Amino acid sequence: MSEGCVASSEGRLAEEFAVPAQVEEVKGRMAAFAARHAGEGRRVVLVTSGGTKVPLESRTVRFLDNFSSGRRGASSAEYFLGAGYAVIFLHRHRSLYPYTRRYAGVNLLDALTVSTEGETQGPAETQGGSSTRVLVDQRALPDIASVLQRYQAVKEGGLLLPVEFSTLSDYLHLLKAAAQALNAIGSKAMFYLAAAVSDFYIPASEMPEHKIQSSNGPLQISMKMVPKMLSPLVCEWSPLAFVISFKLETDGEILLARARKALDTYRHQAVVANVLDSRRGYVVIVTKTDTQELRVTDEEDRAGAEIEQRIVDALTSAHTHFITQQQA
Ligand code: PAZ
Repeated sequence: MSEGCVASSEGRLAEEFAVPAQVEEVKGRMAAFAARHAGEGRRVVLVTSGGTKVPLESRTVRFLDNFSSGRRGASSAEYFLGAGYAVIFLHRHRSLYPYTRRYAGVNLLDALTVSTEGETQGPAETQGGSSTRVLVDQRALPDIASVLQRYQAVKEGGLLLPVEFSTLSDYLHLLKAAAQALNAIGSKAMFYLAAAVSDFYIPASEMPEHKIQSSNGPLQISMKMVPKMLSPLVCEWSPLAFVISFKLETDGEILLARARKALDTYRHQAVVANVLDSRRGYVVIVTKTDTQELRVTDEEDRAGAEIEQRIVDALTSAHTHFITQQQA
């Protein structure tokens, strides 16, 4: 274990969190993806995104969830791809996804019309059969042609590896698998841990098997603390990587102190600190030596600017510096 590492609670992961069925196969795919891209001179970032689901019953009817939409992770993944990174996108099932995120909530059937033969002058169209074409209403799907082109280029280049999770257990095991898979590429790996991961859970041994009965009266639950995965990630699984965690608070007064405490505890490279209500327009990147505020004003927001572009720009430069230092 590296100097300065706190004792890891990794053992609890195996004992208390059910291992998802495909984890070894997914780990193999992540390792092959990282090796191929690093071999071609590309850096690889693991972006985590969305919230975790925490079951209250083992035959789960009810679960705890959180607010995270996955927008931060999905838009950041796009900017990393734009900056030349290959991206492993570890995301919550059905949370926002790179490229399609712009059209979440659009009813596709309202955005498309069927045209009969002869009416083929639509702005974008796809052959639907010998005598019908589907026309796209670009007001409903703005920029669809350029977004589709970028998405297809990423797909053809095999630059995006999506991996899904739903429950907290899935997330924890897949994060470990990803960290071990990326270890082989050393400092070329970045971890961008934007997912909103539950701090609390009910261990399998204490969880009722069947649906909790309301006839038993009001429900009282006691939850345990989720082991902090940042510690084994930084100390054991991927010790040479460039690691960024996120810190969310609702009280801006405690934000920076909490971010600095996380840096002191885990000794990774940076914390991106944000407050729930202002997270789209303001974040602070906290490192051991620096505090950098990033903003997107309302006017910039209306013009289409996104704070994730600024976060990714700052962190890709810092990653370059980090790699150079490691090589010196
Ligand atoms: O997913 P989203 O775009 O709605 O929100 C992003 C976020 C607030 C989950 C992310 O920026 C973040 O802070 N993640 C870490 C949360 C935490 O402290 O656990």
